[in-house]
Amino acid sequence: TVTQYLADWRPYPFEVTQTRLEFDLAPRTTRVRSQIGFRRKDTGDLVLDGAGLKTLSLAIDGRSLDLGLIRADQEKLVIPAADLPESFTFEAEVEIDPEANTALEGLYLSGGIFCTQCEAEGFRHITWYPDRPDVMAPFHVTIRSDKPVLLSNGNPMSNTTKEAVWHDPWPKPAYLFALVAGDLVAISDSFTTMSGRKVALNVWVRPGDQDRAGYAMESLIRSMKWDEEAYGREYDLDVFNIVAVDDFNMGAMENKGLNIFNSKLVLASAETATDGDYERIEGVIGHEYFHNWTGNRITCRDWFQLCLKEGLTVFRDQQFTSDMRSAAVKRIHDVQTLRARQFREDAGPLAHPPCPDHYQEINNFYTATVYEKGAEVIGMLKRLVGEAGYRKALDLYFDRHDGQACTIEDWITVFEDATGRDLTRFKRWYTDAGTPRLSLSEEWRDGTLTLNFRQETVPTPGQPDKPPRVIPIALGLIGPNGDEVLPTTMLEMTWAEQSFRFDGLGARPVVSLLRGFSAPVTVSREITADEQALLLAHDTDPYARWQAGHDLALDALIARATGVTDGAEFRHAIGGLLADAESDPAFAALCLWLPGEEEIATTIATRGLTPDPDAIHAAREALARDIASAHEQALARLYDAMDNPGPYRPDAEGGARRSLRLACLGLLSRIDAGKRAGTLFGAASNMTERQGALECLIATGKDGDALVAFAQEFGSNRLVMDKWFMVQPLRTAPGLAVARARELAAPPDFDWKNPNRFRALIGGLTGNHAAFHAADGSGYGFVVDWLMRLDPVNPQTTARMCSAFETWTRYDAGRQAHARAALSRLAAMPGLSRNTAEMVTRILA
Ligand code: BAL
Ligand code: ZN
Repeated sequence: TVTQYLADWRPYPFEVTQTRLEFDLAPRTTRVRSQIGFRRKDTGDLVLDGAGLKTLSLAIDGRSLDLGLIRADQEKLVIPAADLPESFTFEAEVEIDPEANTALEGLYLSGGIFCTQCEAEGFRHITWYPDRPDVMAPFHVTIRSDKPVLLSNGNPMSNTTKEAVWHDPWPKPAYLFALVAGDLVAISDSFTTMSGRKVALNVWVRPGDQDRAGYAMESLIRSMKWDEEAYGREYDLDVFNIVAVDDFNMGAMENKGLNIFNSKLVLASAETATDGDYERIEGVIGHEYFHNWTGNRITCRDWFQLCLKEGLTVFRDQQFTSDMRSAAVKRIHDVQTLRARQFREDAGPLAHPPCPDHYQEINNFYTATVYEKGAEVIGMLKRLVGEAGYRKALDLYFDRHDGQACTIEDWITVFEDATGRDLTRFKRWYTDAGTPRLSLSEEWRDGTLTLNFRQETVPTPGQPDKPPRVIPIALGLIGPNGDEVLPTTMLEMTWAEQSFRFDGLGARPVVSLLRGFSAPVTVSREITADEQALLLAHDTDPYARWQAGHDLALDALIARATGVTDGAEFRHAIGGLLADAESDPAFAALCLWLPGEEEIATTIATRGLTPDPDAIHAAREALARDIASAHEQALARLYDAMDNPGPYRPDAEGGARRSLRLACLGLLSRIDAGKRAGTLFGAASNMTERQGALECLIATGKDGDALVAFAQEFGSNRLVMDKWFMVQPLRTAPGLAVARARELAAPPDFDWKNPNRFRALIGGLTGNHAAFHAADGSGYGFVVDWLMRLDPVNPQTTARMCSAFETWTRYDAGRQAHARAALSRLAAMPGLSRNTAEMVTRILA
């Protein structure tokens, strides 16, 4: 296996002036003819990428080339410089087999629809090409097929029966190429841009799915408007097409003018989608649309810079969701996701910086670190330079780099030039892996509070030394009576140890630390349960307030899991919260959802102890039962009060009420034997409550009838049945969950080649902490059996799911032995894909 290094990057010696493609589509034998105009820029051979192609002919300016120039083992075609004029046209005719393409990279079939996925290196499965992001060209595409709808990037030139021609005037790399041909119907609308151009908008779905595509269209229109208002960015083609397909390795893809989506991120109705689904649809439609400027107009020079487009575009979609919904709730959700996925990644064998400097398989780097941490780094930049500095820097970025393939270096330089700041040290956030641990100790004397901070980052694979980072620390001070005595203040930590002093204080305040989660760090500080309760009651910063309650809950859970105290403070604090819950249902719901078992395990491991999954599960169940018993009346009252009469609306207000209602239900079902959940399951008119009730019924073991009814009602709806396959292994009591997953995986219903279905069942089990980490190794064994089955069919999805094992070394010796045996079995499988081999090797290292 070849490792790619950032240090080896060299400019491509040719410019591509124009790319013309002709497709004659057929499931088993699609013909692709290409004509690519090249102009020399530098010395060197012409090297093109191609994988799995049946090459029929090659030519330069009409002169045939010897097929012996193909180095099939390296997936390259090398034409010596001596045989090439300054400018020339390269032509190729190849044959490919979309039906056999189960890896879903390149051109493939999803339920009879021809579609493509080219990021990162899928285009080489379509034809010979310089398949690298810094080679950009206008594309002219002709599609011939019997399918009624034929789409590609750019603007339509002509469209007759059986042939469509598309032209994309904006130079783009091959990874943004897309083609769709299928029996599709559109819901259509239009958007008039800020300069008055009318853009035709279509969301294409299978016939019969139109009535579930409306929310995607509304989200698209909101995204287009938001990007004009927030960033001054206007859309640049006559048409914007979105297509939903059922078989897709990722969530969605930002191909120029033709976004292709996993259908789960397009289709929604009250009966079939939850509030969470609606929010994700809006966010991902926004994300892919925002890529038009941050990704497409300005792209990445090489794949080591992936975070340039992904970090920024995630940051933009987070801002969008904050503006469309509740900024406080969005921030807390984002912190929860970051901790659950990225901190976990950073703490284990797969740790890598947002800007890695080597990889074997780039598809393994579409990670929480590149995406979510990449976004956090931009959030810190914005905090450091301020709102106006950020706006100025972004304007400069778009002005200076439009039409280019750029680097993180270019991005940082823009901020330096726009604001005059030296960001040399700040860059470490991009190049260094690991989550810094920020420790705080306090001194109080004569009205002066001194805060002594220390930062430390433990070594990560390949990076033993961790110099200090620039850490923006936002904090406030809360007096003993609950009044804020210091509003949010930004401290900038640049050294390993640094102190800050606050004078003239009357009484000793409590520090509200890391407001808004101002930096992606873990915090270690001495704080009493009473002080946490004070912050939970009075902090003015919603994130810090939630964090105080969350820490209180975590402490209670860890104490129980390790057999110390009973978490009375948290139970007590919940009483105060419930009394005031109706004034802010979203916040109350966030506090009532207890920290998950995975997070408890992570926190225990961070404290240097060995987590016991069974004890953690038992402690969490016991605390939930205690809270339910202690506050039964208040919870029941709230549960009734949060009923949502009237038609379902997928907005933040309705979602907040449903979320609180389900949080109450989750606690109450621990003591009412699933009575309320059973009633709600039968009565609910929306999927949010339906699924929430079903999950409670499964957890209490009272699910038999409900599961049958659910399958009867939704048996023909693939997306809803994915939920059915996911919630069972996820919510079943840990001791029974592996057996249940085994039953569900039996033929014929488990359509495991569909990535959504595979992720639902196998991901459902890996999400059930105590079941996946069963002491007898049955969870590990079951998951590895399925990874071995999927790998030859779909390496990308297999490799991504290996990350379930990234925490294996933090458990006891018995579990470690089972995990190692399972992983070694996978590593030793003959013909293991490059994707999975890289992941398993790193995890076992
Ligand atoms: N570029 C891959 C899918 C996404 O991040 O939008
Ligand atoms: Zn993206």
